[in-house]
Amino acid sequence: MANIGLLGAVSVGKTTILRLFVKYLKTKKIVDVKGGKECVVVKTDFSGEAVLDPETGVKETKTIHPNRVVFREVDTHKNHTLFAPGGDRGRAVVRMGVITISRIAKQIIAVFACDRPVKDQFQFFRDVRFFPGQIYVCFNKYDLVPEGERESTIEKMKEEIIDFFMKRKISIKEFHIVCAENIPNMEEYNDRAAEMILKIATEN
Ligand SMILES: Nc1nc2c(ncn2[C@@H]2O[C@H](COP(=O)(O)OP(=O)(O)O)[C@@H](O)[C@H]2O)c(=O)[nH]1
Ligand SMILES: [Mg+2]
Repeated sequence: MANIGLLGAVSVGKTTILRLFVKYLKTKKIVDVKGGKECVVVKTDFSGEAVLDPETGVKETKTIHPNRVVFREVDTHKNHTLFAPGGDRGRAVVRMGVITISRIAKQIIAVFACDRPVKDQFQFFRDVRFFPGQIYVCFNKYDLVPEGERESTIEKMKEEIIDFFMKRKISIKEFHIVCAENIPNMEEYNDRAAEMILKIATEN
């Protein structure tokens, strides 16, 4: 049974990754990804998601309490829990969620958005005290990197991230490059987001 926490700065896509994964489970698309197998949703809780601007109709939401998804592997009957707290360090209640999840989760996925400098995204992690010795790193929003710059952008980000966590005696077990949003021609990277979570859940 895995307890996976997705941690990262505001708007890197933690909630979207969770929702995408739930969609893969519900549509059984999860069977067809690499390493795929049938899994069912046991429980989802996205009630901690506050809609920021209901009046303008802008679908922007912000995670106040940690979102949570429980799913089960059909063949082994193993349950796994995914947590995605908010990334807004300024709010005490959000910070509490981050602290709680960082202590509960045995597997941590540090989520970074590819369209913003990683340096700006490190501050979130400086505040997290409890980390396992090894973590997973996920690069999301890969679609937002111009096509000719994709490989070089990722390589540079990897170096900075390895360096940042090494100073905290944390090593990176795996890097995953994903796209959590429904974008034309990025289906492969949607699959990779689902593969990432399934792999981490089933190997732990
Ligand atoms: N283009 C693009 N947008 C994304 C991707 N993942 C998330 N988003 C968008 O980024 C915004 C923030 O995502 P959200 O999941 O709320 O981030 P969180 O604060 O980390 O939970 C939303 O408007 C998402 O639709 C992605 O892979 N590509
Ligand atoms: Mg969120």
